[in-house]
Amino acid sequence: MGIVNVTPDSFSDAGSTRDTAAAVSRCEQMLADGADILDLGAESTRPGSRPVPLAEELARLLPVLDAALTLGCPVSVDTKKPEVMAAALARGADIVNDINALQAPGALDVVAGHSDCGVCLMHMRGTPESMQASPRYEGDVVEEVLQFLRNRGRVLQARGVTAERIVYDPGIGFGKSIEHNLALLRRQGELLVLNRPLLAGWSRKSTLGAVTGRDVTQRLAASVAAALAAVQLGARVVRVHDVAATSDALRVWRAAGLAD
Ligand code: HH2
Repeated sequence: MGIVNVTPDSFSDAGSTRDTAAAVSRCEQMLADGADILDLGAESTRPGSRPVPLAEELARLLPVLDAALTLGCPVSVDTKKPEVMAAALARGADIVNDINALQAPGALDVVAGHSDCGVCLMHMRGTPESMQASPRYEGDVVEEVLQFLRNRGRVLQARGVTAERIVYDPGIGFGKSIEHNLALLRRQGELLVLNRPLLAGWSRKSTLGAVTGRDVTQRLAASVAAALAAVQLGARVVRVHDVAATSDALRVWRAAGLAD
């Protein structure tokens, strides 16, 4: 899954898609580099980020979405807002990727009201504005993430969203310390009991900076390593900025029979 941020303030690629044409050529390049899904986001959720007004998010997203939908690949929309989900699905988006796991009022209605869109449910503790202010868990982080995702999956299914439409994501960096994130990688296999594909989003994240001492612009090798580890441990989707490098690494993994 290639990340296309149409934002002026994302944590690693802010402003890199300054206009629709730049965003669309990013999409095309990612597909040429081996992406299977494009994930378009028009609101940064980096730690400390501020919510973007609805009209602004729509104005950033929709022109790029319309163009991406002509490229012949599944298109995911990364948003917390039900109005954005509804607008994107009405235009033909395939997947709703919600870091808030459809907990905003009305979000579940939008997805349940659609006959077949996919949905990614992610775990987050707190909100992007404050989530990295000393994140703590009462018990075991992996167990808490598992219970949360299982519960959200049940809520969706009770509203008629079939299990086949859902993928789950532990939410690396969303209200988690370095140790929490590393435990979620080491013990990612425990989430496979959810019996649905897992999505892992490690690309350029600060835990990789903490481990390597590298600035956000220098985390390519660390990101590829984390993506491979996630795949090896059962992730079926990796959400990445650097598609060419990640897909080369995955090709080697596949050639050796280590991933399918
Ligand atoms: N991470 C980010 C945004 N959306 N969605 C899912 N499902 N999983 C993730 O790990 C995830 C996500 C943050 O990364 P990025 O989009 O590069 O940054 P920003 O939110 O600053 O635009």
